[in-house]
Formats: sequence, C-alpha cells, structure tokens
Amino acid sequence: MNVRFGAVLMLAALTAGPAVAQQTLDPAVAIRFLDKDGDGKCNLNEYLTFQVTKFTQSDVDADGALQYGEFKDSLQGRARTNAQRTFDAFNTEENRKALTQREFLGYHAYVFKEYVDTDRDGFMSPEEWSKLIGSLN
Ligand SMILES: [Ca+2]
Ligand SMILES: [Ca+2]
Ligand SMILES: [Ca+2]
Repeated sequence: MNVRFGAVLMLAALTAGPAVAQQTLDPAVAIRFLDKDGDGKCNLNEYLTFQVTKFTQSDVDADGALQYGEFKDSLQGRARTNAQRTFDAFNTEENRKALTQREFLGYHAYVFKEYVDTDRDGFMSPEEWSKLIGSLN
C-alpha cells in the first residue's frame, strides 16, 4: 500500500465527516489497509500500528511526546471535547507534561476495546469502522 493512499485514509478517517468518508473510502478498503498480517481483519495491534503513525504526525514539535495541544488536535468529535479529561487520565508516567507514545497507545487500546470493537470479538469489522467514522462527526 503506498504512502499516498495512507494519507487519504488518514484524512478520511480523521478529518472528514461521514458523508465524505463514505464517498472516498469503502470500509472494506480501510480494513484491508490496516490489516498487516493479511487475515482479512483488523486486530488491536494493527489498530495501534495505525495510531503510532498518528502519534508521529501529531507530535508537531517532534519531541517524542504529545503535549496537551498536540493531543487535542489528534482527536475528533466527542473525544476532542473530552480531551482534557482523557489527557489527565492517561498521563500517568514520569513525563507529566505530555503523553508518551506508550500512554497514547494505552488510550487507543482502551478506545478500541470500549468503543471500536463493539461486538467484542477482538477485531474491527468494516461495520465497526463505519460506526467509528460516523461517531467522529
Ligand atoms: Ca489482521
Ligand atoms: Ca510534542
Ligand atoms: Ca468487532
């Protein structure tokens, strides 16, 4: 999968409203992009691999951690509204001024389990992807 497609996916997933995302990106295509081990499904690790990319993109000053503003900018919709509470809850390690990558991934593992994988089978299905995109609006 090329870099340009990744960028399109990222934009569709993270910045577009549901209507735009549905026009530009088939959920099955999104899952295929995230599916690194080729089993046709997106598990937690594959989801977190995607979030590592997002962490790097969101770390604007490239100091290896997300300051509150950087973290907030990485979120959409309701998650963004709750950014301060999330930041405080997951900011538990020694660096208290910013989220380390481990803390950031801890947050997204929580999101995957609580909000993405709604049928709790351990994978994000195309349907669950669609719901996630819809909820970002
Ligand atoms: Ca997979
Ligand atoms: Ca930073
Ligand atoms: Ca699932």
